[in-house]
Amino acid sequence: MAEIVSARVIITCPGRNFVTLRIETSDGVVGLGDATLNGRELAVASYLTDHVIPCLIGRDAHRIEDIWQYLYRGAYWRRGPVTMSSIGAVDMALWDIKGKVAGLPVYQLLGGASRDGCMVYGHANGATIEETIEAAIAHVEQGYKAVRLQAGVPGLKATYGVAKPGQRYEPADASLPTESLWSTERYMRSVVPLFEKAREVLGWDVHLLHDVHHRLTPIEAGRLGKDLEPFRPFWLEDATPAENQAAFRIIRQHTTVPLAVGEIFNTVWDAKQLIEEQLIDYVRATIVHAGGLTHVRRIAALADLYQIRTGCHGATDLSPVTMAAALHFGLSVPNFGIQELMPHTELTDAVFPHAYSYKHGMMHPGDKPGLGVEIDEKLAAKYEYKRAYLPVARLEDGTMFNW
Ligand code: KDG
Ligand code: MG
Repeated sequence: MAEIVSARVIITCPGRNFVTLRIETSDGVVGLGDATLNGRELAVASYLTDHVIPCLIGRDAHRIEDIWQYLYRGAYWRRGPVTMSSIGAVDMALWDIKGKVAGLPVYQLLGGASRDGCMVYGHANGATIEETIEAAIAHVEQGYKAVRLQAGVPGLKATYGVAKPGQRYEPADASLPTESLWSTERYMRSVVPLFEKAREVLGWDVHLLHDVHHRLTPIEAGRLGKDLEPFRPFWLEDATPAENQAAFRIIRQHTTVPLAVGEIFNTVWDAKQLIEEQLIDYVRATIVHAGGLTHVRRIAALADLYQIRTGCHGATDLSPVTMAAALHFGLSVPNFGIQELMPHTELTDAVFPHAYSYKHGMMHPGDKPGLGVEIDEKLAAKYEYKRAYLPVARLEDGTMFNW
């Protein structure tokens, strides 16, 4: 028995907000879990502090599955991003503790390495096609085998996924949501020339990805997929909102472009029909937002039955603790596909020293016992929480539009 004697939430903002759960056992072993939910951080912090932590004290930290079931089945109010991020944080912290007690990196507890490393994709973005291609070339020069391409849409002032001039890309960019304009027609016209140019300049030995950010209808997504087929994208991500999983049937009827979805999924129920009907090729559920390693492994196991591979979300609003957990998962899971990598700032890396590393387009979680991430609490305390939101989008006539 490794009794949980204390647990607390640490909130820090080294350039952006992160919420971290720290659990300690009677033997003085500490486990960390990421609980960051972009733009809704304090809701998860309160859920943990006010409702979950009191139930953890006195429990055996080694009973990961039982604690997961207790928090999921026992809550009455199942699922949802706040609940599942809280459960995800507890789950990560408990795997971290188990690894430290065993003296093994978490991927060894998950069955050991199934591969030498996890292929990652980087983000190449720019205001114009030329700028995006330049960024993609820089990624290829750094050894990336896969690059996501996003370019500004001509005629729209700002495009989500594209950094502001001279700034590092950070999606949550204001203390109240900024409003951006969206035009499907202008966007649809801009993507094919981007991929055409990319293949012309970069050739065919690099995987190219694209994120639609849920902005198309299924039939529009089908058309975009068909138009992109000659350029052989690795995937088209979040082509349409996925609350209605059956909508992906329409996309599938029109294109063979591989489809990825799931960064906002919380449980296997969000993906059940998509997986069972083989409507997607990559499932992007995140370790933090989908209930931790325990649950994302379950999603991957179902996906594996249908030849669907993983492609975990890895944006900068997930802390290094989630990145580490995703790499332990990715190294061990049989149906790994790819892992997203948006490198954190140096300051974030200083607050969260970690064992994972990048080399030649691949990442490895490292061999430190547990997840291999620490938190420098002194440094973290210097950066207070700052409310920050993602932008919202409206159509050119003022209609509120999809994320
Ligand atoms: O919190 C939202 C961001 O993580 C998200 O917009 C980034 O779409 C994204 C991606 O694929 O990384
Ligand atoms: Mg995305």
